[in-house]
Amino acid sequence: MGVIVLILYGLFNLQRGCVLLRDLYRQTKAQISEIRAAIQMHEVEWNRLPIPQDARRDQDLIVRTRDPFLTMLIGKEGAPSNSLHGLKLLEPPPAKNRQFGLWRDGTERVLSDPWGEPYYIVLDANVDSMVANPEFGADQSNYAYAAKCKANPSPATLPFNALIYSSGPDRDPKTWQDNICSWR
Ligand SMILES: [Ca+2]
Ligand SMILES: [Ca+2]
Repeated sequence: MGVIVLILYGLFNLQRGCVLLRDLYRQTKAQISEIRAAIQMHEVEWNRLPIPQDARRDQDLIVRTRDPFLTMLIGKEGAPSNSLHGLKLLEPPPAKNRQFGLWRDGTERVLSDPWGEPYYIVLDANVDSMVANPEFGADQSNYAYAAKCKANPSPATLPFNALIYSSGPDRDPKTWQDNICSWR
């Protein structure tokens, strides 16, 4: 009897874990959409992508959702909200335990995914309307992921001016089976 209860309890917890993970994926996808919308709004408002003035323009730019990049989306601290520098294109919630929201790391503000990692962003800094696909040539040691890639290979470039992705529950950007992406 005790064994059956334990098994049932284990199954219940497993199912609960799957539901929680599915919810987190959905919420992460929603946050990625908000970041994407903020980047597009920046382009409309300022007529350029949120790229630091001193960044190279002969190649695309990879940034994380932390300052100084983040300021261009969430507004400069202390600047009036009706001024251009105070413009809040993105208003993320405060993080809990440095996860899923905004927190302060020394002098920098950071926007983390539910697993505590800032998002990765690729920006079309050289303005050719495409970016290299960070997933191209990805590690295939995960069997299920390798099978998925075989059926639907990743192209080398993507026709977007911005890509956003989370490194997923394993917090490793190089393992793509759990990464959550704006383009797929
Ligand atoms: Ca480009
Ligand atoms: Ca990963």
